[in-house]
Amino acid sequence: MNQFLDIHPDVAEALAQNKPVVALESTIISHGMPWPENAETAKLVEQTVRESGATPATIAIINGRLKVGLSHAEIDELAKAGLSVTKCSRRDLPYVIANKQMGATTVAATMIIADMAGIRVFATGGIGGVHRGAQETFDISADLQELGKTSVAVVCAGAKSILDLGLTREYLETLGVPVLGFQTDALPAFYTRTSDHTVDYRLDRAEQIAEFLTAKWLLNLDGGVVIANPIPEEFAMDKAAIDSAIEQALREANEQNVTGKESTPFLLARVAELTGGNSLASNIQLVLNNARLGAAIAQHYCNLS
Ligand code: PSU
Ligand code: MN
Repeated sequence: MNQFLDIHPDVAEALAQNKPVVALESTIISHGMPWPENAETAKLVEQTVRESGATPATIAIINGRLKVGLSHAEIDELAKAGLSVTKCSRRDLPYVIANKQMGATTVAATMIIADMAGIRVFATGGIGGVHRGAQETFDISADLQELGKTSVAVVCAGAKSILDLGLTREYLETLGVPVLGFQTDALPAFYTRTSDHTVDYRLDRAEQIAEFLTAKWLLNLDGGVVIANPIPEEFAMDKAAIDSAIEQALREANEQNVTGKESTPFLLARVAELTGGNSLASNIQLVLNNARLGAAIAQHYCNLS
């Protein structure tokens, strides 16, 4: 066991008994949603995982410890601190740990810590990807490299079209990361159920996804899997409205020279502001939907192993 890792007793017990566990990230709490909806959602997602028959493990760094499973007080602390918490991807972990700080983990860092704990299924909202204009800026999320090497399956609602979805697909293909569509042939675009892009394989049942994961990892084909789960129809947004908000947010980011790790949080916050409460409500619902699917996949995966 890694010396920096603290596994919550509920999570440790579930893992010891080969019971399903679903990892959850914390950058979505600090940088992805506003207070107080971020704290409420984080707790509701945990409750949804429990009601769906699995143990939730929200991952973050508290006083330099890699926490797998948080208390409600710890969730509130992260949620209130918001953008002042260090957003941690792979490169940021050593600094935050060595300085005993608090850190919010991105998809990449959450995968690393879940893998250390032996958790194979992780549910979130959206993954990072290749940004529009990356041909010039080289802005490609470290989430993609992590998916290329760390063996954790990420259930998401696709990726927001703040990204270049076509280039993101190409990059994942190069890295050997499968993109599975749950009950869909089209790659979902977060707020909308479809995009102009396809998934690699459509699987209609959670059990089939668990069989896919089992085969991949028994073959020692290390690395992650993207499981794309479209937002439920009733919460999907109007494509034209979301597209125009995204275009405006991208323009502003350009004008204000927003780069590096600030880029994604800036775009997320601007899109949320420009679309009002609507997009936040959709965002919350798609995360809950992913939590339910993650729990179902984790259950089947445990049964197979
Ligand atoms: N996309 C979203 N919501 C999020 C994120 C991305 O729709 O909260 C967060 C995730 O934590 C993801 C991170 O891992 O942003 C990617 O940041 P970057 O592009 O800087 O790698
Ligand atoms: Mn980036």
